[in-house]
Amino acid sequence: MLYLNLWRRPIKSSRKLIFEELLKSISSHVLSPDKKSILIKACIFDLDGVIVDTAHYHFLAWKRLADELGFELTEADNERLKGVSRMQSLDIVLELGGITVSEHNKFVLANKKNTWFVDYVERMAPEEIFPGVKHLIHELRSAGIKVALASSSKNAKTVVQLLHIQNEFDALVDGTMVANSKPHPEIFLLAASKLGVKPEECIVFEDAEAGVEAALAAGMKCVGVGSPLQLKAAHKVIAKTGEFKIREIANL
Ligand code: B16
Ligand code: MG
Repeated sequence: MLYLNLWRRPIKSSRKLIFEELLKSISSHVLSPDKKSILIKACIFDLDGVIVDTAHYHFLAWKRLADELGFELTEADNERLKGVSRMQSLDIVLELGGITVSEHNKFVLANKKNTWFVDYVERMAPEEIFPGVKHLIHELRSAGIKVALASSSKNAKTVVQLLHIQNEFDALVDGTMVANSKPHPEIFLLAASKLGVKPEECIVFEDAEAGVEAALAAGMKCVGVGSPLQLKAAHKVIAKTGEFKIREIANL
């Protein structure tokens, strides 16, 4: 696809050499090291903790709920909540507090947490997107690599709209569209199918252990965003999404 995009452009003979250099340089981003076949056609980004720090707002809302229930939720506990669905997160929170409630009350508590979370995120501004993320997405798309968003959050569309980034993606998959949440691979497989690419042609950017596990289970490459200790199963770990260089794709 990269070749097609480039070959379609008219080439002036005086610029041919420059063009060939450019082609050589960009091709190395998407070709396997043996340069025989194009491997990567798409990048799939998680939202919370990868594009914006909504993970922190999830933590604040869960912590507030735990406070109300009479126990302390720590940042370390919060790692277990990243990437997993709202109801699964609640089960983990209740387990941490040693609390049992009825199914009805679970819904009441989950709604309470969600109301607080939505209240926090509604105050978010486009400036909160992590530095370099939009630039990376633009670079990938200019190189002919498709880009999708795959978030377990049922609030993903609201967040994306608040950040004004709805047009940055070729596909968007969220928690309302899947039956199984991460670490199940369903969300990433659905994103790949919406983009019309094979799982092995995708790279996933993830900040959660459950998300890394889901990406690997989908048969995709995974770049972990965060702590190398926490995300050691990923093919590569970077501290921040914006640090990723497109040329690194060939070495994953
Ligand atoms: P909601 P991601 C995930 O989003 C969060 O990491 C996780 O902490 C949260 O419980 C889940 O979304 C569900 O969110 O309650 O808004 O539906 O990291 O997959 O973008
Ligand atoms: Mg996340």
